[in-house]
Amino acid sequence: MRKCVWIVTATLLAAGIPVATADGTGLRDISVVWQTDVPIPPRVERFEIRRVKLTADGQYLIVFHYTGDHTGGTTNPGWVEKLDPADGQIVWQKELREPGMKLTPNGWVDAGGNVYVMAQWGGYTLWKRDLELETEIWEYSDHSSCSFEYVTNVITDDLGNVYVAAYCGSGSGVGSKALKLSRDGHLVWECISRNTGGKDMYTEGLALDSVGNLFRVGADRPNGGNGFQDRARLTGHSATNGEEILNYVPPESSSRAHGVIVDSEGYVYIAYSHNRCGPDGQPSLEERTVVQKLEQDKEGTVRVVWEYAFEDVGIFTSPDALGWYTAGSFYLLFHVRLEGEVYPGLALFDLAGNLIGRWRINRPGWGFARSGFDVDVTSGRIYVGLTQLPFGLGAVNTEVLALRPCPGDVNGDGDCDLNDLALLLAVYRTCEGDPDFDPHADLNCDGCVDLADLAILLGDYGCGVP
Ligand SMILES: [Ca+2]
Ligand SMILES: [Ca+2]
Ligand SMILES: [Ca+2]
Repeated sequence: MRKCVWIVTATLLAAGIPVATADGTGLRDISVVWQTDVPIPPRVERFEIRRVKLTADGQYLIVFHYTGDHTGGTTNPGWVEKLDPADGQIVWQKELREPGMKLTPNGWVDAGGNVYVMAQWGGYTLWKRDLELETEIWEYSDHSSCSFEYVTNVITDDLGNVYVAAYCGSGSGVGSKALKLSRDGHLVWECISRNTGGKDMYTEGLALDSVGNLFRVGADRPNGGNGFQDRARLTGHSATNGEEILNYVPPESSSRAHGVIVDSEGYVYIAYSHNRCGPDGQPSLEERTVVQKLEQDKEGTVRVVWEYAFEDVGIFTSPDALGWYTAGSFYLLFHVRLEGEVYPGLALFDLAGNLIGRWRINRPGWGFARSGFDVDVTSGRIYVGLTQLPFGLGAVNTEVLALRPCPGDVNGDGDCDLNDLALLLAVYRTCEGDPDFDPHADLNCDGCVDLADLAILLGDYGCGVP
């Protein structure tokens, strides 16, 4: 069994060098650059981060909250924050209040610095505003094609086209809906995926390929609230008319998907979790995260190119989001239950399915991070929005963190330098069980310190060094 067990060595302690944690979880602690508590506004009883988005110029972080107002009034305002990514200072926190506004599930910032906010009450409305939220550019309201709708996510492409995912209630049950709006807010296409038998379908993750096809992941929920019946699903929509061009359901029953990205060659990557079978053959509370790279052949068959399953990181892991780091590597944000607490975690992969590193964000009880991260490729920083568990019960706290993972950091001092290289070379070509084996140097957690680990270290050399 593969394991990264972090053993604190006497040598390192004697040298006064901080070392990776000895938590036995296979996850190294990540370097936190700054951490900001986002204050809960008055009257708000539910306050979860749904998106942390860096503006295209890298000047600001815009944070979108899913909110609930316990005053029982007809309006539940939304809340948006603007932060300085240099130090995490909150520039402003603004209330969005429109007549009849209920629930604000998500938001987005496009390449031109326009902000998209959404709210719903039976149908839903999407607003495009300026970065300060002062000027409304357009408003799109959708109350037409379904008897009730519940908007869940929004993204844009480089041209400013807008893509929306929503629930869709209709006479023949509950389905899901994807639609595309032009940059000036006019409907280009919409596609409703209906489920029969009163099924429920939700969409969490959205991604676009290089030609504008839309991909979304979520789950079919044939039994509503019974999570064991969920079935993860990936759906692809044609750029031109929204027609379904891809449909994929992972083999495991009792599953749900939360992350999707597409690379420049059109390969689709998804992250889902599934409940393992218990001794009675029924799904158990043990949940395993799987990352898959998928391709579709000319006949439309979807094939798994590779798969990485979290076998050795606790008995419960669940994905939150996938996002690009460089053109050749991507992050998975997930949460993991360790010794009774839920922690957020981060893993870095290359496109061939190799694990480059995986970390625990040492914030016990702050595991929930749906859609909540963005990456600054220039600085290598990751901005994550975390929500304190348990969620949905009274006030919920949120905070934003800037992280700087260094995959080649053997000694855990937050950088990758000559000390790390020397430590790795000292135990080069050792494996688990060898007297000299040091799990700190086994960067990809495969049980041996070899060329793959050296390549990770050299590729990361200089990370975190001022
Ligand atoms: Ca180091
Ligand atoms: Ca160092
Ligand atoms: Ca290794």
